[in-house]
Amino acid sequence: MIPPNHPRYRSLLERERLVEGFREGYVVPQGLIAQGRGECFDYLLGEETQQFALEAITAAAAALLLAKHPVISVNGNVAALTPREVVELSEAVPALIEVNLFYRSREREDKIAEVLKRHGAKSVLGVGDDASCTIPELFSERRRVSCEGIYKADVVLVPLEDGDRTQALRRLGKTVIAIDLNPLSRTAQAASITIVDNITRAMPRLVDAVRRMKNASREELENVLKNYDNKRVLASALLHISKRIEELAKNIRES
Ligand code: PTJ
Repeated sequence: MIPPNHPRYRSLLERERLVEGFREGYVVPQGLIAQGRGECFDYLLGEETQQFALEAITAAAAALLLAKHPVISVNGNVAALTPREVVELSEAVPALIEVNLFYRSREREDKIAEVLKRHGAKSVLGVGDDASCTIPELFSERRRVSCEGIYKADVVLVPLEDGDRTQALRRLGKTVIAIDLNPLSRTAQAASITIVDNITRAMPRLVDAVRRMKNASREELENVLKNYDNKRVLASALLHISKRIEELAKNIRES
């Protein structure tokens, strides 16, 4: 039991959720390592949603609302950390939900679909034979996708992704929205819109942004995207980390 006044309460709770997912068999051990890598960047970012992430969230909401065929891709870590928000987002947009795994197994697909359904999902693509289309030039198990989902999608939200697939999806002409705490990851660099934030903070904000912008005109949404520059957003994230480290060093020197 983690005491709520523990200074790292939130972060420890997230770890517990992943460990629980691991024990239930739908989070892979590599997912625990990925979370640790993310935590390190979250520490450097200040463990708060920053302005550059809010800007990317607004652009992501606009892209999802403008999409003809938007899909939310879910892996083990996403199912453990934000299952409710995935379902809320899929209803608010509306968008399809697809299980897509790097370390694919039928058992994990079933378990992740079950977690999502427990949180209200009516339908989950990408399970078993449904993942019968292939993304060309991709060699991980992520290449197998649903013909009705990611294969057909024009906009794909890929929280916690690996770089190869982001690049492959971009080559197919899709708009890729990534959520990644590491602004230097290949995913962050290759995505069309990169939300540099923890998915546990970014997903609820993305749901709110979609609900808030739902009645905006097409022209307004298109303007949001026209004025969005992912390179500038990634550069802001790096400058934020660098400034923060300088301030922390100054505080230590003067303490
Ligand atoms: O469930 P599977 O089989 O699809 O596998 C999922 C993992 C996450 C193991 C797989 O996609 C993987 O190996 O991912 P990577 O290449 O380790 O990339 C994960 C990225 O997510 C890294 O850049 C981390 O910094 C970032 N990350 C980790 N935890 C979070 C995060 N970003 C946002 N929020 C987090 N909580």
